[in-house]
Amino acid sequence: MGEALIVVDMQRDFMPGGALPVPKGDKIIPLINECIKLFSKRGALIVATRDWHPPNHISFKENGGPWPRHCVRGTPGAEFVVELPPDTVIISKATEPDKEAYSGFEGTELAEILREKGIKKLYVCGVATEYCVRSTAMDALKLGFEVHLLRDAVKGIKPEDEEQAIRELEEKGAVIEDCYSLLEGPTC
Ligand code: VGL
Ligand code: ZN
Repeated sequence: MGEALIVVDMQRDFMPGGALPVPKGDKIIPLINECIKLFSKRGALIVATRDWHPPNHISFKENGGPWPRHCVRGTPGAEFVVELPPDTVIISKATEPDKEAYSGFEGTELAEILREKGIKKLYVCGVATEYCVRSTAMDALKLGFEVHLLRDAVKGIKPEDEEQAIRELEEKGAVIEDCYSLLEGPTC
C-alpha cells in the first residue's frame, strides 16, 4: 500500500527565535530529518506543507487576526528548517489574503496528488500539533486516509491543547505512534 510522510509547517518562523515560535519546536528537527530519510528509503512519498501567507493575510494581528505576522511567502521566516529531498511535494497553504487554512488539504491539490499516486496511508509530523497538524490529520481522516500521528515528532504551542488534539485524533481513528520506534526497526 502506498504511503506518504506529511511534514507539517517545519518553517523558521515556527521555531524558537521566529515570529510565532512553537516552544521546543527545534527539538524535533533531527528526528524528522531521520524520519524523512527512512521514509524515502521505504519508497514513501515525502510531502512538506508550508504556511505561505501574502503580506496582507487575514490571520495577522495588524489585519484583525490572532497571530503575529509570520511565514510571509518568500521571506526567510517561511523557509524550511528540515532537510527535504529534491522530489518532495511542497504544498503551500493559506496563500489567499482573506482565507485562513490550517489544514494542508484546504484549498490545495494534496488530496488529488495522494489519490493519483494510490497513497492510502499517511504518517504525520511537524508543528503546531493543535493547529496545522490537527487540522491536516483530521481532514485526512475525513477523506478516508489511514492516519498515523508520529507523537514524538510533533510539537504544540500549549501542552493542554496539544494533549486534547492528540486524544481527539485518536478518538477519530488515528494511530498514535512514535517515529523513534519506526527508526529502530523490528526488534528480535
Ligand atoms: C499555524 C498558527 C498560524 C500552524 C499556522 O502551522 O500550526 N499556526 N498559522
Ligand atoms: Zn499561519
